[in-house]
Amino acid sequence: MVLLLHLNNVDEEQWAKSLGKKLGQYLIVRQGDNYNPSEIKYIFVWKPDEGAFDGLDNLKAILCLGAGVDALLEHRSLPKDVPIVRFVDDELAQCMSDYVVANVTMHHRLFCRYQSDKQNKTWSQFFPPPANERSVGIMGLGELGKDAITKLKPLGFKLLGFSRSKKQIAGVTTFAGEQEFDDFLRQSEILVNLLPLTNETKHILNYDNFKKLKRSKNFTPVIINAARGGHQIESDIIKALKDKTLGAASLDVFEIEPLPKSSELWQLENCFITPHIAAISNPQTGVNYFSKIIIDHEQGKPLSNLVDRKRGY
Ligand code: NDP
Ligand code: OXD
Repeated sequence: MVLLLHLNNVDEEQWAKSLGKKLGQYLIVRQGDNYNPSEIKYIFVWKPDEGAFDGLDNLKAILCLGAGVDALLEHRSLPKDVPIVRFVDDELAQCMSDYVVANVTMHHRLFCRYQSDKQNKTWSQFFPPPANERSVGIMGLGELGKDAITKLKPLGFKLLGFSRSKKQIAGVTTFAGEQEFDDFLRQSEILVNLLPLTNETKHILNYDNFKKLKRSKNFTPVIINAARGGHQIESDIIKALKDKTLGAASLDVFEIEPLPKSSELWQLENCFITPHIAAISNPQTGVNYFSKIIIDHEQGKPLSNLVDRKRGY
């Protein structure tokens, strides 16, 4: 069995060393090595180049370093009938939930307002309500959305969830499909996006949808996007942050990454920017995960966490 590593923008050499320790019985090659493409059985990819899959005619599986596969599915020469396994990991989920909890709590406690009061040396006591009076809508109830709910629940927030198929989650009001989307938005004050990027979810974070969010005298709706830049229309976010359709936004992902220096988002006080760091695939847990997938599959077990190409996630 030969495993090919084709990892860009991460330390491929380190992954090769660590995988080598776990998969000693198998041959591991890297991009640039001299190998026979038709002997490659598994390819482990991140941001694959145009020719990444050339000549790989005997692949058993494509292993994707990330949880999101939108870019991979767009690859022009992605082999058609080869199963794709994506990354599902407790630590990845924990990191994403850390990001979500930090941002939800920050907005709930009106840090933006008090930061601006500080600039003006203003002492203005407004007491944020308890968390059980604040509604948080989570878009995407998959691996990451479910974990975020588990971590937000003990904090007391009113939780709402939106997915494609209907879910039953204790203590969460759930909505499914396009027909229930507006009801979900109308009840959400803080909107958290943890959807995969697909044809259906592209540009879901747009001005029309921002206008539907729940607003009150003391709270202007907030969005938190930790999924993909393709979910958002940045010109709409800028407009909404300026005209107070949105009180604030926390963005970890952008239409173009790195976010261009010319973007107005950098200038807006009520826009919190992080450089796509909400949750990163951890090499330790990743090596355990992907080596187990390969060993199990070589022993005849089925692949897990497969991507459904038709759904796009
Ligand atoms: P999952 O595939 O486990 O979950 C996806 C969820 O979205 C499911 O609940 C699914 O519904 C729902 N969904 C999909 N399409 C629609 C739709 N059209 N309408 C409503 N709901 C929909 O994904 P993960 O939770 O593992 O990851 C989510 C995304 O997070 C990734 O795709 C990636 O883009 C992003 N990510 C970002 C990171 C970062 O650092 N910023 C790090 C890791 C991931 P159903 O349950 O019915 O199928
Ligand atoms: C992912 C990411 O999809 O890091 O895993 O964005």
